Amino acid sequence: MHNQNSKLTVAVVGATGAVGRTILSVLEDRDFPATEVIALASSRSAGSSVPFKDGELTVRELTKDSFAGVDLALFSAGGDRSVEFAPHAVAAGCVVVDNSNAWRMDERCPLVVPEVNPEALKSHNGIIANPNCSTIQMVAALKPLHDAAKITRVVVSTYQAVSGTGQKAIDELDKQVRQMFNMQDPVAEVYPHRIAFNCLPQIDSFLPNGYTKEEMKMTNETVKIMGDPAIKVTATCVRVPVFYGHSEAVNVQTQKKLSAADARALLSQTPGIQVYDNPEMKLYPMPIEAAGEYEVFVGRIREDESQENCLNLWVVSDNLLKGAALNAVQIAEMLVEKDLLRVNNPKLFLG
Ligand code: NAP
Ligand code: 12T
Repeated sequence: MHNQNSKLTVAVVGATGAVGRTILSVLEDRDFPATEVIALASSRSAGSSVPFKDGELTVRELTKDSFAGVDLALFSAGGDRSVEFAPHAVAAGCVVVDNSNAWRMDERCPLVVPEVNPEALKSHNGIIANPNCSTIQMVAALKPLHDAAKITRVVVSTYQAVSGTGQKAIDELDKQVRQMFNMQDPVAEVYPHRIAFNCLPQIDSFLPNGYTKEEMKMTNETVKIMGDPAIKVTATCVRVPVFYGHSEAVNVQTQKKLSAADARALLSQTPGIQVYDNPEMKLYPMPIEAAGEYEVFVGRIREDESQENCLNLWVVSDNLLKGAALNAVQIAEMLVEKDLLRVNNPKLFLG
């Protein structure tokens, strides 16, 4: 157990962004035992302030020297910053929880959802990766089904909120809606096409196989987190004009048969999951209700009548909370609880 009297300095890297601000609010909400919190961002926002607890933190510029005396850094300033600065943080003896795509598939870095693979944290080397938002909420729902009946294949379609892309995308949807109600031409800058009153079957960039990076993150990260290469995942990721909360239609094939009632019972007993599933009452998860909540919500649980041993689920969660900030803070809490805030090989990621 962490000694409550000892110093624990935490840096939030990307503190002015959509994820960084949410991290600050989750640290506050969960009474994270930091003795000092430092806000870091680019030179553009150095000197500005971000709200924290009853006051505010003055933002400092992120540099290689930002991590002297820092015990824990939560990075959400884009993959390029994670590649460049996380190795320097580790070299300074600071443990990094990284929200970007930079380190997720690196064999030296555990990829952790605390409810799914907490044991992976124990052998960390200084950088712990937070999975992609769409992967986190899906594996949270898959884990109890896998433990009970061994998942062999997953077919998922996502309906992802604009907040996943950051503050500029939140502003873009807001602005386009206003422009259209004022008979003006909507301007698309963040996304390749208009997002207002539209759906875009592209999240992140395309790969040579025709899938997007976001789709392949779901395929690859699921196997790493669940620790089972026998789980085959195919994904279609779609951006929808929703501000907060990702939704997913998930088709799951298992080795052993699970009835819808079995799945409902398993999911109902799982910490971090809330089952909202009562068609008669028109009860099912929706992003407008998941926004601002910590849980992963599951509903529309039914047997796939076209195929043996298959279930359909609808999974919704707040992409900035369980999909990013909350999961990262839960990892940080486990590091403190299990006394894992130390770096054994500070030079590992340098050069
Ligand atoms: P955002 O709202 O655009 O915020 C970006 C943040 O990064 C801002 O604080 C920005 O600071 C900072 N930043 C940008 N360039 C920088 C630089 N050169 N040096 C230092 N700081 C810099 O984006 P967001 O939605 O919060 O996402 C941030 C990152 O988190 C993403 O790029 C992604 O890697 C990750 N993310 C992960 C998940 C997930 O699935 N777990 C979900 C969403 C995002 P300024 O204000 O100074 O520009
Ligand atoms: N492109 O963390 O645009 O890899 O919604 C998360 C969200 C990448 C990531 C998005 C993205 C990530 C998005």
